[in-house]
Amino acid sequence: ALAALIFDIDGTVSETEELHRRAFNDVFADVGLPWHWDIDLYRDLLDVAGGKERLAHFIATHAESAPDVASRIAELHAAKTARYAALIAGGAARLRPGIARLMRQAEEAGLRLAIATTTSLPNVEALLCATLGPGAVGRFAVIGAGDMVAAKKPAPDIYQYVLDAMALPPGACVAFEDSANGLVAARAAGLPTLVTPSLYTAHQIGTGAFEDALATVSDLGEPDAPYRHIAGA
Ligand code: XBP
Ligand code: MG
Repeated sequence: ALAALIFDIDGTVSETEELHRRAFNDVFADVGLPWHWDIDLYRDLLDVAGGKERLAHFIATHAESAPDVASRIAELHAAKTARYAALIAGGAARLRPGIARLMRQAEEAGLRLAIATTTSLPNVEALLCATLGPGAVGRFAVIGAGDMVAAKKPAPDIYQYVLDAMALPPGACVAFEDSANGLVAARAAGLPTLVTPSLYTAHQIGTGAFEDALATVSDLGEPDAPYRHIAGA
């Protein structure tokens, strides 16, 4: 029987990637680095999951101009996390359609809620608090985030961590994802997965990236704005 719902955060629970991008760019400007990640570049960079890993990849591939910067990834990323948390606390994020309703209805039906994300724990807590209220973190049986596992999505590790912590088999859960990387991670952990493509993953529709999903839908829908099936996703 179904026992738990496991949610990705970025792109699935909320369209947060524009805020991550803005936080990175604000930090680059603050510390005087001559970089600005525009939407097209950031879409490509999102193939590398994890902010620190993304920064390391960018430095390795683009950053001839800033020789000592590779040693400062942790410092830059900490500043980015602080900037992101401030944006979220300022009310910059909304939940995607249907998320609040589904979480509430799942709890009412006796299901557990969990999170499996690549982003850092403080970012998850800030988002849940700002969108679902101060008690929101306590509604989740497990929050698997960031560096709690060695290998980030598309590796299954974070989903495996969450399943182990709940002592549930994957067949007793459904995962919610927005991206190809996320779907690969969830499926590799054996999870049935529903995909709701987001601003930064819409280009993956029609590439076969979501073939392995239970279904691909526009969003989780609200009574006044029902979701749409995305055929051939
Ligand atoms: C989200 C990510 C994250 C965020 C940045 O992937 O890749 O890296 O962009 O978060 P997913 P941090 O939705 O698949 O979890 O900077 O905190 O790593
Ligand atoms: Mg995501």
